[in-house]
Amino acid sequence: MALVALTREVPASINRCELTHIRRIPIDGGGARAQHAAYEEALRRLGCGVERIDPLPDHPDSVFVEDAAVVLNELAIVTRPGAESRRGEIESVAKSLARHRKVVSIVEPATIDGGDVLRVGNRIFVGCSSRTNEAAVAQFRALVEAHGYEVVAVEVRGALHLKSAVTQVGPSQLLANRGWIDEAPFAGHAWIDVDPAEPGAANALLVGETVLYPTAFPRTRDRLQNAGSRVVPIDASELAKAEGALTCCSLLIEGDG
Ligand code: CIR
Repeated sequence: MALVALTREVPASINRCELTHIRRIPIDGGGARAQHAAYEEALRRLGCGVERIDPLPDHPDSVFVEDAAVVLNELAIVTRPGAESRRGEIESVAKSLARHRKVVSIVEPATIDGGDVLRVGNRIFVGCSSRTNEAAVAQFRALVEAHGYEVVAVEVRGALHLKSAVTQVGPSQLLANRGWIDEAPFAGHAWIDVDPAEPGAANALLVGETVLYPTAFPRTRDRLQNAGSRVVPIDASELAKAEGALTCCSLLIEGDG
């Protein structure tokens, strides 16, 4: 299936990014840009057409395009990010998405980051986190249920986003740090648990049948490979200093390009 990946370049202001669970250490802008380019190249090798959204040099978190929208086959939902500093990112994302999908928007008082939204088949798990509130769950449900999706709220504790704690790595396989979520809503799925020494290791980007996975978590990578995953390692250490992971840096659009 043709895939388009929307990305955005690493902004010059990245050292002013939002941080919630980690302390600030300097990010090497050149290194971050090189890692981001390698990430885009890995997506191209997997058959994605990479389209860059207009740069936003003064928006420190604008490389993390995942948070600005959720793309489904039928429509795209533009978010209202939980951090006020990130609200200026959505207009340009909506403009790029409009070339591919009908676009609808989440509105006040709801706040939601795309990093809190995990679709598995026709079930969409929405994390209730410091960025995403219950009003957003209700609005999101109203926008997508006519298209056959079931929206399930999940409590997130101790992680920035739902997808910091759980991501999909196979047809029904979830990679997770189950200590950071209420696991009850996921009953019936098969778990691969992160290695206890690597609590932040649950964010993997599934592209087709391949898993893009950070080099920072070798023990959990062994677990993925032992479970049969085809893994492509990606060094994202500079972007991790901005509390960003691999899913955050793209919006994947299926059936396009
Ligand atoms: C933020 O706090 O919003 C950014 N520094 C990191 C966003 C990472 N996005 C994601 O996990 N989806």
